[in-house]
Amino acid sequence: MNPGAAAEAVEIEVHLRTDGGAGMARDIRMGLTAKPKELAPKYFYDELGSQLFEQITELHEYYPTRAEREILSQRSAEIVAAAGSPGTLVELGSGSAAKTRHLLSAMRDDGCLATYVPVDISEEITRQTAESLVEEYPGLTIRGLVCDFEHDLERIPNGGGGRLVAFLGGTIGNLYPDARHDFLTRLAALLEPGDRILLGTDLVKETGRLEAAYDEPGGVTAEFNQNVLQVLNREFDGDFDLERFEHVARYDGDAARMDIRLRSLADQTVRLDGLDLTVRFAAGEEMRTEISSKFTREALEGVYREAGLRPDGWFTDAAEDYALSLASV
Ligand code: AVJ
Repeated sequence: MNPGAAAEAVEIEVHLRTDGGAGMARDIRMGLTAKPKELAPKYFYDELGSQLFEQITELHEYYPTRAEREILSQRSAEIVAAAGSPGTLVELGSGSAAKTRHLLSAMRDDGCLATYVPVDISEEITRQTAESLVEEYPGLTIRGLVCDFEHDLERIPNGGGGRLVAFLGGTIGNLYPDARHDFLTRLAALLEPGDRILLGTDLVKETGRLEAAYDEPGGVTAEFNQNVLQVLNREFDGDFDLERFEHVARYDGDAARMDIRLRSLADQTVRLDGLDLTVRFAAGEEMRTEISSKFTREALEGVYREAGLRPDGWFTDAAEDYALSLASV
């Protein structure tokens, strides 16, 4: 054996732009001086925010994670077959790849599995996950990409043998229609004939269940939402008092989305020294921190078609709370 002849099983490319937080500062200043005020949901996820989100996924009221896991654990073989037995699984926002193993195992059992391309913002998690996966799936090649895939989508390698590009977790629900359209259009431009997208989306359902999933009595979601103020305090030397903002989660049926906000409990002034910015909140004023869109099959198929994609498969959990759908060019 010539060890030099064997290609490395794991290669990780890192493309993190280090702007020293300038982009975030610009974003936050814009959001806090806009009318109405608004913060982007990506700022939820510092270490505590990520932990709180993990807790949310285990809440009785928060069904999406369980529903998606049910679909993947029961229908991955069908999904892989419907996707044309791809050689490559690309996963956007792969994280610890907990759910991915169902797809990888189905691809292995199908005999098509060759390459996994995790795409994630965290280099540490991507490396750890890659090291575990090459042991769990002998022969698997991993070509990881550490980047912000909203910007660096175009870096995804094209692979022979067909690709399945998975975007799980319902994260697409965070995007406004324009951003969602742009994202899917760019994704569509990357697909070659025979490639598929696999998208996780939460589905429209009774308002009571939706609102309970985003405002449960235990208050973890409220804490998750309020934590974004702590992120700003730390990043920009701010003095937000988390106790003076309450969590609000309403379903907007016209826009088919959860509308998640922080409501100021008093007239108050907040100072962010790091931005040299003073912000006034009126009592009762609401600042949006997240939208989480819900879909019907018809609506999602419309979204696909507008982006130049063809709906190509629909898989739900037994309760039809959540869908994984396939689309191709
Ligand atoms: C991670 C965006 C899918 O929208 O359901 C959960 C985030 N926010 N509870 C969602 C979230 C409040 C979640 N996503």
